[in-house]
Amino acid sequence: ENDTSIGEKIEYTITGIEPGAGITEATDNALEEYGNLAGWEHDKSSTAAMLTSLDNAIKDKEPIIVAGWSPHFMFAKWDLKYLEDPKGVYGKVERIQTIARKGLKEDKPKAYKILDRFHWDPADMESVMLDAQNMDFDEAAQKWVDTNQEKVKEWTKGIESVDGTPVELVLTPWDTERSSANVAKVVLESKGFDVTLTAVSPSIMFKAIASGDGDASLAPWMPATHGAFYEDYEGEFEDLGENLKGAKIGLVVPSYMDIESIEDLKS
Ligand code: PBE
Repeated sequence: ENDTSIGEKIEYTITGIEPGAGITEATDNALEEYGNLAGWEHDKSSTAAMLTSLDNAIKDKEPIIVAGWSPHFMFAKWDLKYLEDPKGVYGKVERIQTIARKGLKEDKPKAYKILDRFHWDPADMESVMLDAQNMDFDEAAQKWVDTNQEKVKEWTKGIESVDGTPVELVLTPWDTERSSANVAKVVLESKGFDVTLTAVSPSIMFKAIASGDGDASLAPWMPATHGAFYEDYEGEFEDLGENLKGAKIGLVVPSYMDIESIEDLKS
């Protein structure tokens, strides 16, 4: 019984998330890059299903390997660790960036300026994500804006109000991006903009900004998570730089598991 490998115990399966996520592509790459992981399966369903599987495994103290990322409440809720990734398939530190459609700066300079100034820390994003466990994202965002007026004022300084100018923000359907998009919406609306939020998969998000269907997005994770999508549309959108530093993606396991590195999955 003790000789059973972790692979055997979890039926050589990694519990992933949505097929269109950047981390899903990275995990497919990891299975290739780490040589003899070829026999492993990557279960792609949804973030909700992954979290349920993780919760169930931890309740039973069973082994499990999931596609995980931070900021995320999973690290506050459970005792987890990232597996080391010596080949760097998941990158090291990720940043979240803001991109805008070409022409936004000229068409809606005030909205552009607020979006360009928008930046915050993982702890800010986490506080919205945590509150949003018990209330809607728009309420959690409003609460963060109310309690962080100093930061918000830096973004809106010197900007006069407009009268209902529409702004189309495109996001991806994860809590990290629901948080940033809803905060941006509250801040822009405080200056009179009329903001619409549309959640799509990462590749559609880049496509929407490149084609001009959307005005801007605070959702790209770089350089590893969405690097391939970014390259596909490079030159067709404007990069406004990072809005958050210190994000991360990788393979995550409960701390009680006796494994430290993706390399260890080989045996
Ligand atoms: N995530 C959260 C997304 C981006 C934000 C890491 C799950 C992804 O993999 O595309």
